Amino acid sequence: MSEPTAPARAGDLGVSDRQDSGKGDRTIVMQRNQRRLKTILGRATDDRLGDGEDLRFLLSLADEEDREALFAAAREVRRRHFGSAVFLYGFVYFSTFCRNDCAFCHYRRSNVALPRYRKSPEEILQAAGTLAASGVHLIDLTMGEWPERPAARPGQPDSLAGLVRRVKARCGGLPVMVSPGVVPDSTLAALAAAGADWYACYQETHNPRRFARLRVGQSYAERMQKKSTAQALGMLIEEGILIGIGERPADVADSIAAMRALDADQVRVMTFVPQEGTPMAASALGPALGEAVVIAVLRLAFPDRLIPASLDVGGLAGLAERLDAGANVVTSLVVPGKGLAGVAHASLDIEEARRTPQAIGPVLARCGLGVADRQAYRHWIDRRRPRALPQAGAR
Ligand code: SAM
Ligand code: MD0
Ligand code: SF4
Repeated sequence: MSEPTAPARAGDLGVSDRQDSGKGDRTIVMQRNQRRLKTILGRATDDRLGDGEDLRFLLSLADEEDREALFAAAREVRRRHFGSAVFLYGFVYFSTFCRNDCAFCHYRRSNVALPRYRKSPEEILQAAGTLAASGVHLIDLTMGEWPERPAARPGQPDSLAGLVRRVKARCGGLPVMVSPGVVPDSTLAALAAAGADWYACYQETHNPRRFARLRVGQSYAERMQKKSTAQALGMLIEEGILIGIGERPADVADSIAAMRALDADQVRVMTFVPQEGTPMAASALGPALGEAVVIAVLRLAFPDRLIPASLDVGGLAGLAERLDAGANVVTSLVVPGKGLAGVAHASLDIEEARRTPQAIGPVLARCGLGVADRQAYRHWIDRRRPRALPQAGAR
């Protein structure tokens, strides 16, 4: 007989709705679930976590002790693959104009209450330079989705590819990630040729029906395809999901399977932050899976990949729990005093200089972690850049 699926806690699941269960039954189920947790975590620490059932089981853990066991396993897997070294990503959200109308996003085009900005090339280069000097391992150039019209406006940043070249030159060749949304293949090719190391593009969900409700009017297939195209061009890719939107463990398990199939190099989860003036401002979304639990399961499912602890959702106060769950990259470090925004939280901790390498140092130390040296990051991305095309080899 198969074991009960998707228990809410390894200790007592499957019991509450059973009228006829006696104390004996309860003990048996508890013991069976404890054994199952132990077996799954044992397999996971050998980098052999299964799909489907195992994932759903772990994603459903509700008991504090069970979760602690999950986090401990995730930390052990991270330690084996990365030691105590953490990578830092500087974030430059350089243009908040967007043609899309994502239901969850503050920057959706229908949100007219929003003051938008587009930073000049010099402002972008300065912010990137400041980040580089502060010790980050990568610069993430992010924008609302907006068609490129390079010559259309004086003062508009040059083409995205031109910007990547200039940022790399200004930052001593530091790796660069681009997060421009869905762009033409010709732009992706230009970005790869300009030396962009990463293309980040989050599907949010791998259920096309849910996608249609979140990324209104956008093509699920096209967004997936862009990631494969970027891979084929020699770029590393980041895939990600949004939680707190009424998902079930099975939805997240499906996303993990899709991210495995994609062979993403970096995988992230972010908890939805409701945004005033958007359709999801006050949605009754149902219970969220905890972000820490999803991070830990991602770590077990992707032992040797990069997994962010984003400062964009919970700020500095939320960093330790994400690191303790097995994340190994701190993202969304933002330079204060430049009028630069975050995404999920437009301003949280930015002007207070709490999203800086300096501010996160003590948190890393308390978590038994430290900042990796730059060579280690470069080494990691060079090893992961397998689909090496001539241009990738020439970097
Ligand atoms: N415009 C580009 C795009 O959408 O791909 C680049 C921006 S991308 C960094 C924005 C990502 O931030 C989304 O894919 C989503 O995962 C996350 N995000 C946006 N709004 C959010 C919110 N309210 N709460 C949590 N995450 C959010
Ligand atoms: C972050 N605010 O890392 C950034 C952003 C885009 N590549 C990343 C969502 O959380
Ligand atoms: Fe635009 Fe990106 Fe926000 Fe969607 S998530 S509205 S594409 S900025």
